[in-house]
Amino acid sequence: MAHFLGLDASTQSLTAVLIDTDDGSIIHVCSVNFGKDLPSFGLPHGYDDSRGGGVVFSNPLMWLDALDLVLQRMVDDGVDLSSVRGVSGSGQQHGSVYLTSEFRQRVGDLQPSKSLSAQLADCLSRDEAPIWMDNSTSQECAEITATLGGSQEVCRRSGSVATERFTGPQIRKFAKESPAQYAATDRIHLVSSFFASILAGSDVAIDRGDGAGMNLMNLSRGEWDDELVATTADGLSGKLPDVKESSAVSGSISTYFVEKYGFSSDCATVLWSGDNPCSLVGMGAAQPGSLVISLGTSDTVFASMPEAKFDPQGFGHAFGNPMGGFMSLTCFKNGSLAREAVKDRFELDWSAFDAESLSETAMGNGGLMMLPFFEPEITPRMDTGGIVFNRDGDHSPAQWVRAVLEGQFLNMRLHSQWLGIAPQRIRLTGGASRNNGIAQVIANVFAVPVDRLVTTESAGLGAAIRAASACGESLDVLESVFCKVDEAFTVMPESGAAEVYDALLSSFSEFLVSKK
Ligand code: ADP
Ligand code: XUL
Repeated sequence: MAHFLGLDASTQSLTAVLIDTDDGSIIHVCSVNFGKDLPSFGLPHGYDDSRGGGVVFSNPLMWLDALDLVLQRMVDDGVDLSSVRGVSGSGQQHGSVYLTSEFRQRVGDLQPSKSLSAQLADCLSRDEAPIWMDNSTSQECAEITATLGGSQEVCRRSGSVATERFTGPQIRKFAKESPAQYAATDRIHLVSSFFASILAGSDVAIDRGDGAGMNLMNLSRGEWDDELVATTADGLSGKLPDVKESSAVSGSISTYFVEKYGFSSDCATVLWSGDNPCSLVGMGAAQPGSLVISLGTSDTVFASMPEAKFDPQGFGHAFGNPMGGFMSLTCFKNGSLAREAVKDRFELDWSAFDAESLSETAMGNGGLMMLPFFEPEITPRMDTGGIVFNRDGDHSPAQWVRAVLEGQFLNMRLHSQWLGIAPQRIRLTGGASRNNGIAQVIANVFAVPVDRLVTTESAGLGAAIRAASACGESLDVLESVFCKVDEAFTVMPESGAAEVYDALLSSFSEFLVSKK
C-alpha cells in the first residue's frame, strides 16, 4: 500500500487529503474550519482585521489546535495513519510565525499527552502571525525599494516588486515597531515551513516555491539574496531558516505523531510549499500549457513558466514551481468574500446567486459595469474599499450578481495579459469552482472552455502528490491518475461571448483608470 498525505493550511481551514497511489484514488478528505470548529479563538474567518490600517493577522496556536484536531478526526473516522509513507503540505502564502530559541529544542521533544499548542505557546516571540491579507507595510515597501535602487531592481532579484503582504516588508515593520520582540526572535518561519517543522520535529527549511513570496529570495539563484535580507532588517539573516528545493525530504515524522496518531516512524516528511504552488501541482499544471484560476478566499491566476517573466505593472509575481522552473501568479483579494457580500446583501443562497440571477440578465449586463472592490484591492491597487457602478440607479439583485462576476473576471483577464499567453483552456479550482454560473461567466469572459477536475481540493492534493513524487513516484503517472478533468463539468463559452467581452475589456479598462 502506498498512501501519501497532503495537508492544506489555508486562510479559513485546515484540510487533509489522503491518496492511494496504488489504485489512484483519494481515500479520505477531512477538514477543520477555524471559525466553526475552533470558536474559542474568536476568528470566524480565520483572521483578525479589526485593528484597521490594513493590519490582518491570525493566531499560530489556532493553527496548531487545527492540526491536532484534523488528525484526531482522521483517526476517529477509522483512517489507519500507519500506512502513510510520506506527508507534505500547503500553506497560505506570505504569512509568518515568530519563534524564540526555545522552539528548536521544544519542537523535538513534544509529549503526546499534551496538545501542540500547550507545549509551544511560550515559544512564540510574537502572538500574532501577519497573513497575506495585511497591506499595512507601504512605508516599508517604499524604504526597501529606495535602498535597493528602485522597483525594477527588487523585481529582478526577487521576482516581485516590494509587496505589502510579502514577508520581508512585514518583518521590517515588526523590527521597527517592536524592536525588543524582534530581538527575542530566533526564527521566522512561513506558515508552510512552520507546519513542516512541527511534523518533522525539527527546524526545517523554507522551500523555493513559497520562499519566492517573501521579497527576500533571489529567484534565479534560489537562495537568500544578501542585499534584500540586509536591507529588510538588521540581524535577519540569522533568523531565517535555510531555503531548499521543494522536493527535499526533511526526515521522518516526529515521535509525537507516531505515538499520538499512529503514524509509522518511517513516514517521510517532505518540505511544505505555498498554497498556489501546491495547487499548480494538484491541478496537473506543473508542466507548461495550462492556465489555472483558483477561486478561494482570494482569487488567483497562475501558470507554470519555463523562464521567469516579470510583470511590468508590478501586480504579477514570479514564484518557484515546486516541480522545477517557475510559476506566475496574480492575486485578487476581492475573491469569494466579495461574491459573498452580494449573495448576503440580497439574502440569496448559492444556487439562486448563479442560476437564477444569470438567467435574468444577458452577457454584458446591458452596459452596466461594476468595479467589484468591496475591500481594498491588491490587483489593481485600491487602498480603500467601496464598489462603484458606471451608472447610477436602483439595480436589481440579478444585475448586481452579473456585475460583480463580470467585473471580477474582466479585471482578471486585464491583469493576466502580462503573461503573454492566449490560453486555449482554463482549469478552475477552489471553494467556488463548482458553481456553474461562475464557471460560465469565466468561460465567456475569457472565451475558452473551462475545465474542472474531480476534486476541488487542489492544494491538499498537490501536497500529497508532491509527497509521493519526493518519495520516488513518477509525476507524469501521478498527474495522469489524480488530475483528470471531469468532462461532465466542462463549461463552454456561449456563442457571441468573444465579441461581447473583447469590446467590454477596453470599456472596463477605461472605467478602471477613470476611478483610480
Ligand atoms: P481558502 O482555501 O482560501 O480558505 P476555499 O478554496 O476553501 O478557500 O473557498 C472558500 C470559499 O468558497 C468560501 O468563502 C465561499 O464563499 C466559497 N464557496 C463555497 N461554495 C460556493 C458555491 N457553491 N458558490 C460560490 N462560492 C462558494
Ligand atoms: C498569493 C496570496 C494568496 C494566499 C492565500 O500571493 O496572497 O493567494 O496564498 O491563499
